[in-house]
Amino acid sequence: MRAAPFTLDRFILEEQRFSPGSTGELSLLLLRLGVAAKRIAAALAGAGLSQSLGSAGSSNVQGEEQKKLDVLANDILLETFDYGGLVSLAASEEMEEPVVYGGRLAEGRYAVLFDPMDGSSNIDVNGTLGTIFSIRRRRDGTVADLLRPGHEQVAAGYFLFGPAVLLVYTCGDGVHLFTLDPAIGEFLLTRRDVRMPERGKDYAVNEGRAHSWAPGVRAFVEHLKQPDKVSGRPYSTRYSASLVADVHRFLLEGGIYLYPADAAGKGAGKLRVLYECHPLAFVVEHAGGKASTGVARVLDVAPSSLHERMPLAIGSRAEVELFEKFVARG
Ligand code: AFP
Repeated sequence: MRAAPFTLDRFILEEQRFSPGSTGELSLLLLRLGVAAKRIAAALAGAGLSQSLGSAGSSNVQGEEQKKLDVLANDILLETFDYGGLVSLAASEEMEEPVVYGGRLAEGRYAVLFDPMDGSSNIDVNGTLGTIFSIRRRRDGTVADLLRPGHEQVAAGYFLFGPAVLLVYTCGDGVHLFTLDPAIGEFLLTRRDVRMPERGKDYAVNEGRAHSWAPGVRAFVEHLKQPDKVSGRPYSTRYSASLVADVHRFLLEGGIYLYPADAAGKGAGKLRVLYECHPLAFVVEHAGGKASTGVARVLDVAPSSLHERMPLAIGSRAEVELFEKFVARG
């Protein structure tokens, strides 16, 4: 008999057997996310043919232009959690307020946060995109449930829409990578327990914004560019305009992604704590990497509002620690 393919549902069912007391609800939620990602992938693949590229003519709560596909991906994810009673709250970068499922009687055990379409500037040029998700336990069913430190996440991960559609996630016990097999429409396990290299040779940052960085950040990036055979410098720049794509590269090959604070350290940077920084930090830490604001561990930060931003340095432990030293020196 041939070995059955290691599908996402098989993996989740087998893992669940090792979690005593598990109700299976988190497993169902992860499987539902897989279905949503297949729908988003289908929408992306057909977007150029179905006139769904371009602007939606609206902006999100941060005042950023929304693309039609930002809105569509957001709707797909909201529909996904709308039944089954698994989720009581869903919050997203694209919505000012969270959606409360089941009104005041909401009882789903989980709250879900997501960036439905990360790297939206890549949509119209057929570049790599991602969907980032974070799953938290429901506490009292209000927004306060979401304004908590990142280390309280129950699970987090992302879908990467590139030449292949990938799922990378962790429930806190290893980071696992799946690839969508388009022939059978299933995510298949491709790497169990991914470990991030201790150091890399690449960095990703939008250097067009260097004028607004603090001196320590500028000195760090300059340092990476100075040749030094022993420490493997100069590093190469790898910036894709999609955080998911860059972090995924570094998860597999090592390196550092930066989106520093602007206004010489006074601003908060661009990336959102809850939809981008917390979930990716959870994945990267569980793979042996590190995520820092420059002065604090990302997962220890509790935001005071839903759409708060923070500076982010994420990647291999060696580079992130070096970045922190440069920031401390100022
Ligand atoms: P969206 O989630 O709004 O598409 O933003 C993309 C992003 O947050 C991140 O994925 C990119 O690395 C970064 O912004 C790109 O920002 P710049 O255009 O300022 O380089």
